[in-house]
Amino acid sequence: MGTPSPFSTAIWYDLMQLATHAPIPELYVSYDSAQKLKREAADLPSWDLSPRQICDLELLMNGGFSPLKGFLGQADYDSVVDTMRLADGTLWPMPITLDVSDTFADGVAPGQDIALRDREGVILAILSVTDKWSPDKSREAAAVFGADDDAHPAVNYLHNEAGSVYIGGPITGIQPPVHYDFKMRRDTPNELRAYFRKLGWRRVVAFQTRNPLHRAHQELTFRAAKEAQANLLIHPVVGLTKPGDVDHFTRVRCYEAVLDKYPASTTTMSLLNLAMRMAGPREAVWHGLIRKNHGCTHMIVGRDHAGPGKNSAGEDFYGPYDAQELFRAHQEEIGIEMVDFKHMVYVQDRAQYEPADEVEDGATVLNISGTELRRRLREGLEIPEWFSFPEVVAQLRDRYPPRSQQGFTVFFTGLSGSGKSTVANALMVKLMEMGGRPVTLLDGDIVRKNLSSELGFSKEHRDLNIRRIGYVASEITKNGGIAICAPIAPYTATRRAVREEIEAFGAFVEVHVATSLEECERRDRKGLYKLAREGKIKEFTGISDPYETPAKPELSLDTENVEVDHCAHQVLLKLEQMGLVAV
Ligand code: PPS
Repeated sequence: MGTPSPFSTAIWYDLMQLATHAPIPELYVSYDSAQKLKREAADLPSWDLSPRQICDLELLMNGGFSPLKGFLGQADYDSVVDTMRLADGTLWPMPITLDVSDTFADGVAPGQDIALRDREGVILAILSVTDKWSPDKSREAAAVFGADDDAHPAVNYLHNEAGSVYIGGPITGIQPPVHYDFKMRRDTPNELRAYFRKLGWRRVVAFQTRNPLHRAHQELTFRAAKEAQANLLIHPVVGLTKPGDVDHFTRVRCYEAVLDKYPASTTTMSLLNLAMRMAGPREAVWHGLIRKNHGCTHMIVGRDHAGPGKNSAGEDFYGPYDAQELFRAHQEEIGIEMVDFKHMVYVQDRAQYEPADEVEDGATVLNISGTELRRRLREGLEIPEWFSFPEVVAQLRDRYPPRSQQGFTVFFTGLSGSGKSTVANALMVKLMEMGGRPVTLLDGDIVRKNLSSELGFSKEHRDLNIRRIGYVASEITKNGGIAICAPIAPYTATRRAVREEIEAFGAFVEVHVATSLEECERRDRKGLYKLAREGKIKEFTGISDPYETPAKPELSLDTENVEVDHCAHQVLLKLEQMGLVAV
């Protein structure tokens, strides 16, 4: 619970302003020391950071995660998971941990230094290892994200992406991660503090966002700033957001267009390289601490702040106002005041936006939901002026042309001998006959002859194989082509990872070729089932290795007693129904 403030509100504000304007401690060493450390680091074990870890490290080093001085050690981790506080009692709701593989963990021990590098091998920091442990991830999921359910993006990350060992210890910062995009829009906490100080902005309300802004957002942020008698900081997340979100390049171009709509010199925008966890209430408190570190005095918290969507039972993970409640309970300790998000609606008769609770009875209220907006973009339909700004709509249309002009991936999955390749080949020919987009077939057998020729059939190798296929398919999709994949792809989590990668660029159509094991074995076209039964082929899918049946494929094909041509046609009809082709 929040500690009651010993100060009157007025004094509290003055202290808050002093605190938000003074520089915040960073973890970087001087230029000369950094050069020396870089040379010495050549002999240290190196960890290549994942995209999420790079985001975390940047905010650790520049003070965005102050008071953290490094990746959490075990005592702090346990305490954060259980109580939302560091071991010394300081409020900190999110475990900021460095997860590594077993193999890497085996080679390091507490007392040792390790070099943290970006994807190109550039050294960013040294971690002095104090702790190494294997976390109970289910416990972490339940306590931090509210449920051990893979439908939650961060729980999925925890179980299916993160390494199994955590390494903790203080960080010595050498250099920030390099960004080549929107350099002028990126600020460290101290740069923002200095900017506010220079402009005399004593009260600043932050707006956290991971979505494009439309007129309703502009209205609500403007009102929030007026209400708080504060200047406004649009503070969008450009690190990692929810899978499926609009990419940050498009969003930043949209934000720049909206920025012009505010009265001059009231509002600024800065990009935050945060890796969100979509942890709802805990995330809201975390966002508050981060905004405090960036020199803000207020933050807008809305309905379902940082919500992860539905759980695997189809229900919301958190109540719509849980985030506001938790924030309110801790707001004095966070040191930043919450401004409730007003749900703004467009009142047609008055041709303006108004808070939903102030609208007169009987007035005609218009709204376009996120789903409806995506549908209109997909189908090239009108997006009215009252809903968004023409410049924003133009950016979105540019990024999301109608589906019939976008790339997409058809991903067949099923047992060996189920008929994946045969149907995939027939589909390829039909799509080529229709023309319009280049078509590439990534068949299981063919991929294994070239792209994955060195791989076997262990879980690790199968995953690598599917991820390679996914990577190539995502590039094809991104560039407007059609990728048809036809591997066994036996694991749900890997198929999901590929889906997320591809859906960033276009549709992912999962087709389960649902031929039963009995039928595949009866056909046994390549004689592999016989060999597998005799134990001459190990780890054979369906016989001595698992196949996890897709729970919700876009299409399930029954191939028994059905012509190949008909199966391929069923896929085409599905593609037409999804607006991807015109049959
Ligand atoms: S996976 O699991 O997705 O990586 O498999 P995939 O790349 O599709 O490769 C499947 C083809 O390899 C042959 N083969 C095996 N399949 C399954 N298990 C074992 N142990 C195995 N060994 C060889 C088999 O011919 C598969 O081809 P398809 O076209 O599926 O019949």
